[in-house]
Amino acid sequence: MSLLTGITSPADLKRLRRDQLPLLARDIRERMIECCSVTGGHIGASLGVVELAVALLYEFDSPRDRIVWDVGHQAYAWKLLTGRNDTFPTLRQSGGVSGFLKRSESEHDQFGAGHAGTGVSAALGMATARDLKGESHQVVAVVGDGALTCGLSYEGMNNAGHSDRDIIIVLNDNGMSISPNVGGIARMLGSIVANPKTNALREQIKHLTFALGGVFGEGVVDFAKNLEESAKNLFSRGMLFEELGLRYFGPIDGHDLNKLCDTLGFVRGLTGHRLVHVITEKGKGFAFAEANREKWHGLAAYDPETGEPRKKASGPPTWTQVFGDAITALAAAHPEMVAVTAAMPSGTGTNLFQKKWPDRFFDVGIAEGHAVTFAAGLATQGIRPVVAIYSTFLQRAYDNVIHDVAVQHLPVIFAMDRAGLVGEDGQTHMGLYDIAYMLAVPGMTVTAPRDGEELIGLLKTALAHHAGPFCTRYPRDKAPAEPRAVAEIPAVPYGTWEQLRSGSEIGILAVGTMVAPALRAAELLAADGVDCAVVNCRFLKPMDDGLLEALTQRHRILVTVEEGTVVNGFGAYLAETLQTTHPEVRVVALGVPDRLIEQAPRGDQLQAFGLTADGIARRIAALRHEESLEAR
Ligand SMILES: Cc1ncc(C[n+]2csc(CCOP(=O)(O)OP(=O)(O)O)c2C)c(N)n1
Repeated sequence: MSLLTGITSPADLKRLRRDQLPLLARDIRERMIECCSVTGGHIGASLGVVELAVALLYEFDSPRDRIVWDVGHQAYAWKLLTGRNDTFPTLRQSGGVSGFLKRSESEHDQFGAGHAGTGVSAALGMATARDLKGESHQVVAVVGDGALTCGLSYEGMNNAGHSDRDIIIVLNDNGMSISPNVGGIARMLGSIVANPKTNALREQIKHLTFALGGVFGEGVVDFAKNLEESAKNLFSRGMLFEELGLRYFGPIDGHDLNKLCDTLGFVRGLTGHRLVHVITEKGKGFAFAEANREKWHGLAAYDPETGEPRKKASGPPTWTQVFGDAITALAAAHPEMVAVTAAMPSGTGTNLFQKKWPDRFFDVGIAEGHAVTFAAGLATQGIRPVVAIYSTFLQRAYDNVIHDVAVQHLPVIFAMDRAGLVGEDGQTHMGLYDIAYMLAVPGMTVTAPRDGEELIGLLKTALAHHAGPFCTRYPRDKAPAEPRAVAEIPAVPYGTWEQLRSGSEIGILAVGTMVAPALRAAELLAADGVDCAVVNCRFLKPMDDGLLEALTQRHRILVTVEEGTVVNGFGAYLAETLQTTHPEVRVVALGVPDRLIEQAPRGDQLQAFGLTADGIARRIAALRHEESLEAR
């Protein structure tokens, strides 16, 4: 029988002998590989921290001790050991176990996340609350080396570093973000790992300092401390962590349970601000995942025997592919164009650009704010940056978008992938707010293509637009059709809409992904004798004033449809625009309601909010009925 089956809480785990823990780790890996082969998920990231999750629960006392996992995508072993083994097959499904940590799901999930870099700040907040309340538990933040490319992690460490607050940071260093980790910090961590002897020496000098203090007193201690400092700087390149005020322990093998338990147990007994550097391997224990760490960081359902995806890719390319191919092709005619990503080369399709134009590609790490200001700097010098960031992650950089780009009218192009309902990643990853937040930026051109060709056309328009920033958004989905070659597609005339169908009653103003269902809805309504116009509002800002004026002459009701929050979305913007000039026109906004959206397949989410042809037709039929009752 599997050891895992007998574990329903950390108390069960603590009853195991130390020598049973490796067997438990094996059971956990088997369970994760089996379940994720059906549900998909962040299997590679989670396989790497099986021993770490076991050791943390073995050595600490969760939930009394607060263990915070940064991002939370890697915490599947944590879930299996904290009462969610039975429900684990529902991972990422509607109503099932979340793919991230969630406070409402378990008392062991101390802090919900999904975006990287929040771990240290949240843990410091908890440690401060503990001290304010006179409590005495431990607080541990588990952060990846990728998360150390986030500025937020340093804000937390800086704040914690020279306080006397008891807090432990466990650095899970696998050398990887989703892709290989980038930047100076990654290089520094690499050099520590490559040179364990210098660490041993440093520790020896540290112990000597203590010993000398006991025998010879203060003066010699000062001398020894200087010696320790010099050795540190000489042998370990300044030891950033110690400079920040953290006591550094490591590096230790994150797959050696004995070492992990010994070290965590020892560090637990100390006080102050401590960092344990743990070396792990992404994908550990599953050959396919070890062989291609980037691909297996997180992926869809697969066959565990062959590693092949269960669903073969067929049909049109994804929006991401269309975008990646388009910028790669456009760069040939635009030597001033570069691509910027914040740790998501494959997710955003900028890896395609990177292959062809390596010198014009910049992965800045999980640093969205920096990515945007970096792009602003490039733009001041006549370079045209295309900044590709998921809608949800660009939320991190809102001040940079306004303060560094918009205020200075810099022509930075923003490509917001995963805009709209994102499916199984759930609440933390929803791309529902970009329309609202971008519309509010003065001078920002806001666009959304209806298909792959229009995305390419809009990118051409963006490159020809020098007067200020320009953004476009597209979903986590396949594009509706394979586009023609980039060269054959014209730029979309700036600020124009496209009337796709005329009608005498209601005007439907559709945005991006909603254009196709709006057209089908109009057909369904026509079959019921309701005659609707349909307009593709590919420019949300500026609007097509001429066409809008014509629509207001013909229609008393304009229905907007957008895949984004209805709060301050395109519908709200249109209503505000018309309220003084055309108070007789009623604007009805269809979109995603003002609430957190749970994980489910994207198709189900679209259906749940009526953002399908049927749904739109039903809402418009009801609206018409309502209006006719009022007219009586
Ligand atoms: C703010 C933000 N940007 C981008 C991402 C996408 N993302 C998810 S996991 C990940 C890599 C995290 O690397 P690391 O912290 O080292 O954890 P690992 O996956 O290696 O365990 C990235 C970039 C994110 N979650 N949050």
